[in-house]
Amino acid sequence: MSILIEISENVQNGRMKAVKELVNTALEQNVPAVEILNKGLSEGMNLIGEKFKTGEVYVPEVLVAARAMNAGVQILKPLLTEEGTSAKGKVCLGTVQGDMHDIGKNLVKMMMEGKGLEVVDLGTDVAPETFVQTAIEQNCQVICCSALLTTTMEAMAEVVKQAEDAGVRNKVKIMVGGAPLSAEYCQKIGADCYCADAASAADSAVELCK
Ligand code: B1M
Repeated sequence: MSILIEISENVQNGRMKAVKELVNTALEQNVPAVEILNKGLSEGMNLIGEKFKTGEVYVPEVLVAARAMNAGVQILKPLLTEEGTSAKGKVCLGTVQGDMHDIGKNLVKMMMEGKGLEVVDLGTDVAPETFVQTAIEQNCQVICCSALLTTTMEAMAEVVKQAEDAGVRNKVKIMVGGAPLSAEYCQKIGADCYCADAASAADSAVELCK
């Protein structure tokens, strides 16, 4: 069995210790860190998501899978980040109001920091005004909003509106992402940029900060 499949399976089973060991073994075998992340750890999380959807597993299983995935991500973190780079810009990032999902948001943060951006992490369940006030008070060039629920992604339109109302819409870019988002939705609400994954979010944020 490929080591990436083994990592994925152990993430799904929530076996944190095995995931850590397998990630270290994969690195010893010179498997690129980004491949371990995408084809092993994230793949495992996606598959558990499918099982969650069909009712094969419940919230506790999803949480132990997330914990196992994060343990693997922590090992990869130094390899996915560019050490010693000076700040290329400043962004604030959070999961929108009503939404507690933070695994993807944390990956976006890690990749952005890896590209040398300073990231103000607002956490989860972030009110639209908090995004806007933070951008104003901390001079962030980009507001980054993550959402995993179709019901909460609508809060992103409110972030755009509140930035307009505060008179800062021409000074701050707004990036949106998360599984239910799309380029069409981004355009519809008047945000500036949609990214499908953490790596492209980091690249785009660097561009938007220029
Ligand atoms: Co939830 N959940 N969940 N959940 N959960 C989903 C999202 C769901 C699709 C599952 C399903 O039914 N198949 C479904 C949403 C359905 C919908 O809205 N259409 C769902 C639901 C319904 C719920 C609850 C309502 C369940 C309930 O209680 N009945 C509840 C809501 C709680 C709340 O938020 N208010 C809930 C709870 C939970 C847990 C707490 C158990 C747990 C969250 C743990 C945590 O985050 N700390 C959880 C999880 C883990 C999931 C699934 C299984 C996995 C999500 C995940 O972490 N994926 C998910 C099913 C699925 O997605 N397959 C599901 C891995 C992660 C790396 O991917 O977050 O997509 P993702 O991030 C990617 C990209 O999207 C992108 O980059 C990342 C990496 O490349 N990205 C950005 C993300 N943010 C970005 C921002 C950007 C750019 C890119 O720019 C700013």
